[in-house]
Amino acid sequence: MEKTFAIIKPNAFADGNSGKIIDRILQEGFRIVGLKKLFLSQAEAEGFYHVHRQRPFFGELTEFMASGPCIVMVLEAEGAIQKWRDLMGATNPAQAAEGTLRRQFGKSLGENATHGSDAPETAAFEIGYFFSGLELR
Ligand code: FUP
Repeated sequence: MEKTFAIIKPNAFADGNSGKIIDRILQEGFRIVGLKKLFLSQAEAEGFYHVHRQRPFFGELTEFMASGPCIVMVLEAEGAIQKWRDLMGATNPAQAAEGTLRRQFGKSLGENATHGSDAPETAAFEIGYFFSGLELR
């Protein structure tokens, strides 16, 4: 079994779509190993997205992530990393396939409703950024 890290981003949380997204996660067969609601500070958002710190959209991205509450989760399934990215769809909701979460709940490239780790190393970093081992049993 593989674990991945997921966020219900501030736009989806503010729109009242957290329940629908969690329902879909369970329907698709993930086990929710960890889950909590957070309101990230600017510094916490910058630490999480540090790999993007040189990119032109870094300020906008981190300000959005610190603009309201979000839900962070650890999801477990066979091939969880790819399975969750498939369920989210393309980064830009306008290009995401019908039936994906970003297509259904995303507003724009930045406010794209959900986040998911893109590789085992990033999943390990992202899970550890938000959860202690004791919270993941
Ligand atoms: P993803 O792995 O699908 O989350 O996408 P990326 O790692 O490429 O991008 C990280 C986040 O930055 C995405 F949620 C969307 C956002 N982003 C922008 O806001 N503007 C851009 O031009 C590219 C990405």
